Amino acid sequence: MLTTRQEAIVHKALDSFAIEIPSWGFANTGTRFGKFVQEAAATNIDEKLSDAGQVNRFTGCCPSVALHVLWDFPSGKESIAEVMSLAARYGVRAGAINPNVFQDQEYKHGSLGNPDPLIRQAALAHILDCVDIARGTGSRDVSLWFGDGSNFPGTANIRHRKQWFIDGLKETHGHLAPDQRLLVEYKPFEPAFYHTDIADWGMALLMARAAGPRARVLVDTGHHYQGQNIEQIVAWLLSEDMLGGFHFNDRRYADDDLTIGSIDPYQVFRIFHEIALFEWETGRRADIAYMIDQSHNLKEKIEEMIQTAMVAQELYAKAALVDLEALARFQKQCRLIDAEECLKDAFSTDVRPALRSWRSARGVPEEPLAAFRESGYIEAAARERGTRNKGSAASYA
Ligand code: RM4
Ligand code: MN
Ligand code: MN
Repeated sequence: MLTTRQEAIVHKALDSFAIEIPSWGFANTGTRFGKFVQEAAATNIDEKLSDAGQVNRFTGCCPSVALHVLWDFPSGKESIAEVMSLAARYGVRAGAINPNVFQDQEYKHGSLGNPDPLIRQAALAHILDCVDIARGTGSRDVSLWFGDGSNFPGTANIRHRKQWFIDGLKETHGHLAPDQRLLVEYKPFEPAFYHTDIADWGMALLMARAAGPRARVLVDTGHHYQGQNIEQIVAWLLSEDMLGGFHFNDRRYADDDLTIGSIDPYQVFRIFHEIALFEWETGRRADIAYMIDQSHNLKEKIEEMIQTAMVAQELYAKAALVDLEALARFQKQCRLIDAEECLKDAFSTDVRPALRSWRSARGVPEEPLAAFRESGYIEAAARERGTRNKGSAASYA
């Protein structure tokens, strides 16, 4: 049983916690081996925002949606007004804007790191357009992920590519409005398998620093080597004032994009704990964009996103329950077991009753998943979208 004090701590934590969901989590996607089509999946930006609106309506903690420019703004800047009015209709707002310089044929050998200056220019022009789009949608963050890299030793000049990236990021930063930020994401593998141009947090940090004062690092939890200590990276970035945001997802092997907390909930808790500790010690709120980067081809998409939001809230609430004063004392006195137990006590606390009471106090259903299922939204979406989705089945063979 939670004490009244613990319940109040959880409520306060949840009041300050929102998590952004990705538009690409609502469309039919697959693996490189094939695609299993869901009849109710979203087929355009209207339906993606409508689905995202459902997640926010039933959880009350997902007010914004990350958007991918090529997928969600079919006419580029001309689409801004339509996206804005759809978002308003469905009760959400545009979140981080994601350029796409990894999909078009010209990017076969890279974008900002391409040896061909014309292709580097084309990539930069698209990214600058995205900064304008972000300004148009009132989005603070432009979120950059690059597929750039090489597949075989000796095939690319790593230092030249690094410099081309720095040049491109500096120009992009120069284009930002004063209240906008640039988030630099790293990933050590895929689609390039020998080297990627921004492979880890150290490289992303150097790139962000070189870009300018409003660039920060984006940590995608799936983009690390096995066994890497992600919460230490978080603590270091916090101490350098360079942590801009997260793409949360769980992984068992590589960039698996599994539901947050499904494989290792303690990992997510430890990340939230480092943030809570930083905020408690410094007395200031860490300015972090919490985002989900998951896309599922087997679980029902809206239900999965609701499940995701609930797990994120639960782990965030548990981290808020760590007795930080006691922990600081135990750390100082090197009372190892006491310090460790302090974390584990909070992690093992069942916060679900406090989540339910928070929901009813905030006017959202106590059981978001069950309430969403009862609404009949999925069945209606399947009827309406079914035929269009059937046509999208693809084989990669
Ligand atoms: C990447 C990375 C990016 C996401 C793309 C689609 O692996 O996580 O954040 O935008 O996938
Ligand atoms: Mn990501
Ligand atoms: Mn990824």
